Amino acid sequence: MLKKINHIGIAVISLDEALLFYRDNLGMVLQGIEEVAEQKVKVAMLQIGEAKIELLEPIGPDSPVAKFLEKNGPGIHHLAYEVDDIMQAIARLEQEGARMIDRTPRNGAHGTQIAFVHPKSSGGVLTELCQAGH
Ligand code: CMX
Repeated sequence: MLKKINHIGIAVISLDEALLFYRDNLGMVLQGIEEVAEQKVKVAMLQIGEAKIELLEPIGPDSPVAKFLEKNGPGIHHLAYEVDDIMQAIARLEQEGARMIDRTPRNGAHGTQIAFVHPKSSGGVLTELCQAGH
């Protein structure tokens, strides 16, 4: 069902500040910066091999990422697995008894379709299914 790790989401207070480390110190290639307004985040994608690092900066105090930062401080926010067919992957997980936050996909960054598994079903790790955009 899962093809590979698509990206690791990291919550940051400021993209500009975080890029000093990921792009400038580590030398990762910045693919682009995009606002996912629906989810109140600004996202920077950096390529690393086949996977990506996704830096997440909250847009406004009511962003879920702002709440995460308040509670935990900056750090790893979620792990995203790539799937070919997100509807099939959601159905399979539900059949297996996992609890989904999203039973229908929503729009992610760069034209992807995404769905989150509830952290209660994944040992506290926020887990995302991600289908590439066409
Ligand atoms: N890690 C672990 N647990 C988390 C978590 C995280 N990053 N984020 C939320 N949770 C927990 C909450 O504490 C809560 O636990 P309890 O039920 O025990 O209180 C539970 O998950 C549900 O969280 P919630 O905020 O109450 O539920 P919502 O349905 O309102 O939102 C979620 C859930 C994960 C979608 C939201 O918190 C979030 O993080 N949204 C932003 C997602 C994001 O990163 N979007 C950018 C996507 C770009 C892309 O990847 O393409």
